[in-house]
Amino acid sequence: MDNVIDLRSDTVTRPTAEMRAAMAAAEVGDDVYGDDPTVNRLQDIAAERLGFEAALFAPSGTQANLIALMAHCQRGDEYIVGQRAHTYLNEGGGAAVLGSIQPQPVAHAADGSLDPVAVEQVIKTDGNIHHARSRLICLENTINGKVVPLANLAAMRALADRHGLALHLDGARIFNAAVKLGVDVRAISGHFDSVAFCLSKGLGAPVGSLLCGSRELLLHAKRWRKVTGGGLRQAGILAAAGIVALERHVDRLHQDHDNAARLARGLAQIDGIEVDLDAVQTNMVFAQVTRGTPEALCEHLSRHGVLARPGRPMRLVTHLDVSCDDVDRALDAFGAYAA
Ligand code: TLP
Repeated sequence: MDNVIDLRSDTVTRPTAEMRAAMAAAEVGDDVYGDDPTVNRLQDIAAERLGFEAALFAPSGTQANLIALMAHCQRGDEYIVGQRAHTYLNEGGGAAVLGSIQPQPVAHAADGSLDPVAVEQVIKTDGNIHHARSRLICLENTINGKVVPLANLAAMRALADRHGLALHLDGARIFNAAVKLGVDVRAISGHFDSVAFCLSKGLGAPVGSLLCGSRELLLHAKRWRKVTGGGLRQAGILAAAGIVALERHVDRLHQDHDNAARLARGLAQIDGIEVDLDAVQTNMVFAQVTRGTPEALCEHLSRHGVLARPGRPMRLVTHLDVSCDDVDRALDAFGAYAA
C-alpha cells in the first residue's frame, strides 16, 4: 500500500525515481576484482567525505561492522562496547560467533555515551594470560537517536591512544549526528580509526553501507568481506543509488529531525502516551504507552494505515518517505486510539 505511513525504521524507504534512474544507467564491472567503476566512485566519495584514506562497500551495516571488528582484532581479543550498542545487542553476536572476538559491554550514560572512566576500568592490556586482550573500543553515533557529544568522542580518542587501542564507530546514522550538530561529518569521523555508515537508513538507498579506514585496515576488511560472503559482483547497480543518497539526501536530514520533533510534541498531548521530549534529538521518538498495550495500539494504527513496532518504549522513526502531513495523519491515528 503506497499511502501507508511506516514508522518502524528508517530502513524502510523505497528508492527515489532519481536513484532508480541512476541504478538503471550504472556502469558496472566485477567488484570482487575491484573492477566496478561505480562502486569505486562511491568508495572514493565516501572516503573523501569522512576524511579517510579508503572506503569499502558492504551489503549491510551489520557486515561493515563485523569486518571492521575482524580487521582490528584477532582471535581471543576483546572489544569494549556499550551495553545497548547495535554491534553488541543486534548483530547476532557476530564478532564472537564468526571472529572469536569477545565483547566487553559497559553501561551507557543517560546521553547514550560511554564514560571514559568506566571504559578505562575494563581495559585489559597487561598481558595477563587469563584475560582476553582488549584491542578496540567501539562506539555508536547516533545511538537510539541521540547524538554523542563531541567532547566525549575526543575523550575516548585520548583514552584509546593512552592504552594503544583502536577506536571504531558504528556510524550507521553519522550524518544525522553531523546535521544535528551543524558540523562537517569529519568533526565526528576524525576521532576514529574506522567508521561504518549506512546508505540504507536516513539517506534512503535500498542497500549498502561503507566501511572507512586506512588502506591497510581495509585490505584485511576486504578479505573478511569475502570470507563472510559479502563479495558482490556487479554491485555498481547498488552503489549508483548510494551515490545519489550521499549527494542528495544528507542536507535534507533536518526535515526528518523536524518531523520527529513534531511527532513527539503531538504524542505528548495524547492521553495514554508519554514521551521524553528532551530525548528527541534526531529522527527517533521513544514513546511509552500507558493505556492499553503497545500491541493493541499498533494493531489499531495498522488499521489506520500507520505501521509501528510495539515496544516498551515504542520506537518511532521518521525518514525520507514520511512527510510533515504524514506525521499529522499518524497523530490523528494515535489520537483516535486514545479516544
Ligand atoms: N538497525 C535496524 C535494526 O537492526 C534494529 C533499525 O531498524 O534501526 N548499526 C546501527 C546503529 C543500526 O541501527 C543498524 C540497523 C545497523 C548497524 C545494521 O545495519 P543493517 O540493517 O544494514 O545490517
